[in-house]
Amino acid sequence: MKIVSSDGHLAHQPKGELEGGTMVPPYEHPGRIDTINAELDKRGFSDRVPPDPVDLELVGRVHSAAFLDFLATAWSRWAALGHTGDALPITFPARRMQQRLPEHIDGQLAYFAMAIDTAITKGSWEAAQEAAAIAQTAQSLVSGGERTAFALTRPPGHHAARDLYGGYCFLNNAAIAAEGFIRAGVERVAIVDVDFHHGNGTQDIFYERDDVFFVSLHGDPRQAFPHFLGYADETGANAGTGCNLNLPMPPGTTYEEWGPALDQGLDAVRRFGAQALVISLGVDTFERDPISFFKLESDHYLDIGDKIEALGLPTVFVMEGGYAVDEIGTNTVNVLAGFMSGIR
Ligand code: Q9C
Ligand code: ZN
Repeated sequence: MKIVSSDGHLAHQPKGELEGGTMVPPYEHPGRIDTINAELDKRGFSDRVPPDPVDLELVGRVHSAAFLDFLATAWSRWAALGHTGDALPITFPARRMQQRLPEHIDGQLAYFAMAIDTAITKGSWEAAQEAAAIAQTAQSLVSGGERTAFALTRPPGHHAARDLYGGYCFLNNAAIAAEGFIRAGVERVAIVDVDFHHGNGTQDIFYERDDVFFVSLHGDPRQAFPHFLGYADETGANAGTGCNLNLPMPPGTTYEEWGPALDQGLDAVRRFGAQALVISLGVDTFERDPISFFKLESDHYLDIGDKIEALGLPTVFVMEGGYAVDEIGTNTVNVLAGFMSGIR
């Protein structure tokens, strides 16, 4: 299995994250990638590939031009005001307020953010583009005949919508991989999002399309971030009607319930007739994840990989969340190893 990775993510190291009314060290940090890399090395996943340069034409099929322009200029416009901290929004365009793009950077941060957990730093845009490049390179390898590839992306992507960032995400790496398959001529692509959180950005990007089927297994939005999308009755719209499947689950969910939900999602992918598969691979479903409430155990990730392989599809794994840093390597590589164990 090809592993696409680089050090480009190091450019994104926010100083802190607001939690419980104080700034704490960010949950989403480079140490996550270090642990995954160490485990990949330890278990013989040594076929490393560096990313191709970012393909902004492809990124522009997923995100709006105004949003990309904002991301490219946000830090310099923030720093020009003399601020020394990372860029964060203060307000939001809430109900009954104008949804017009303001000119001031404070207004633009508010317009494009869906959460204040995602600080923009000097290097955030560079790191986000590198992650997109990693996802696109993995897709390109699979389009070129590889059965599978792992995109070791950071920052993650599945909360980023066409014109929204947040949830630690800037560019939607999984959506970029899926769009890469479509651009390469694949007619039907499925994205299965196994991160603990609902993939609101991915759902939003493909919600009205019938060429990309989206399945997400996640904490019920009544209890879990991002709180405002991910209900079971969101099934797609217009041409995309029936092409979105949300499987929300309550606090304390174990593999006894989660495993059958994955089977249900994978069955829907089979019925859709997908020809290529993108997995939004978050391992924040783990029992000791510090910000999540599912109870999966390390061995379960082997079974998840095995079930995914049984679809028999060309598959790109794209890294998303996972914040139990001591075990993120074991759990992530278990999914990959479970997948590889099924290939004869
Ligand atoms: N203090 C991903 O897993 N913040 N994003 C939760 C924690 C948002 C997670 C509050 C979590 C976003 C890719
Ligand atoms: Zn997550």
